[in-house]
Amino acid sequence: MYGNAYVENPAATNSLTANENPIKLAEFEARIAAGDKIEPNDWMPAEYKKQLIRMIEQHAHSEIIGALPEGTWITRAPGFRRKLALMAKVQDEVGHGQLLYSAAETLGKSREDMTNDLINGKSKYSNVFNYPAKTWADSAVIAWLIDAGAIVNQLANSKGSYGPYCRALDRICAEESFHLKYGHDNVVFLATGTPKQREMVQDALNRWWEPIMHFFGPPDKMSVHTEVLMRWKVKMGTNDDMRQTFLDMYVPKIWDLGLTLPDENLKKNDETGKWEYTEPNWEVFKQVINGNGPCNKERLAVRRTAEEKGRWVRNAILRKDAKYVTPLA
Ligand code: FAQ
Repeated sequence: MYGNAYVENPAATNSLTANENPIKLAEFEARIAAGDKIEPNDWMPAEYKKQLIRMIEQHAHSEIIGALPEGTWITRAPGFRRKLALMAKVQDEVGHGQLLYSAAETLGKSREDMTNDLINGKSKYSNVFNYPAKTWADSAVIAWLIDAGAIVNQLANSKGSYGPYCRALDRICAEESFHLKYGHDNVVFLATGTPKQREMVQDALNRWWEPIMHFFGPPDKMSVHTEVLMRWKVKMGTNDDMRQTFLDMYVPKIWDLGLTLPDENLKKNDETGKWEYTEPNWEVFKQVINGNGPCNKERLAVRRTAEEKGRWVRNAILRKDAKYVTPLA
């Protein structure tokens, strides 16, 4: 899928801009180099717009679908305080989806089209949300480490070039940092609890490690879009950069809790300053992001049902069906 499309040199990237007005393109790139934000009505290359729609839309879908694995634990959260915190977190994730859909809409794709592309399986969403949250410890690992991964990526990209996306990311990161603290607190509680609780959190960590390694995207040499996205400061680091930053920040914290990671080759090379690890299985990743993960069908079915059951509400709000319009409207 992505291996043979890897864009390795500027000449290849330039083919994506071959039809653009060279003067406008040069002005646009000068603005990007100067650190300007590009706003919706500004001139932009067609490829920039296309890439942004793809990436922001996938991100929005990930937040909405991402609410589902943890959402299954709301009714079973251990204790009222944790239930409240989890409900607030899940609600935040859905809110992030709304912010991101609004950012993508500024580029001309309607929310209806984005939703249809998601439920018809045309648009992707993050690999990690295709796995089940089997125990309460899974929800703790998601809230700590998936949110941590998301922050690494989004904090960097919030310094990027497209104004509406960056502003959405600023707000999202502020909330994600609460999620991370909530998740860390839950993991610490389990890791320092009874042998059974410790076993539960270790087991969850073992199951989530490979999906987390996949989360940052394929290795740079296999990435399709990184080069053009970095050229235009949509992505502010490569997939491998982000993965390294995450490993550097979180592996020591995981080990400090006395937990282990299911990769005996995982270690920091003091000479290069880089983490070395066993390459995760990218064939599994490819299957998962193309609709064949353990929960893909279930996730899309839930989203489809929500879409169908909520249609009358949207119609009423948008006044598409006079029957639902109240006298005050
Ligand atoms: N999952 O050429 P690249 C969150 C696809 S938010 C699925 O390297 P790119 C909050 C990629 O789309 C999580 N697909 O792609 C939360 C492309 O396929 P395409 C989401 C993936 O765009 C926490 C192909 O592989 N975050 O977690 C993934 O340069 C807890 C080739 O890849 C964002 O979306 C993947 N992991 O780099 C919510 C951040 N990786 O489209 C609830 C914004 C790659 O050609 C609970 N996105 N693919 O068919 C990005 O930073 C980038 O899009 C990457 C991928 C880094 C994800």
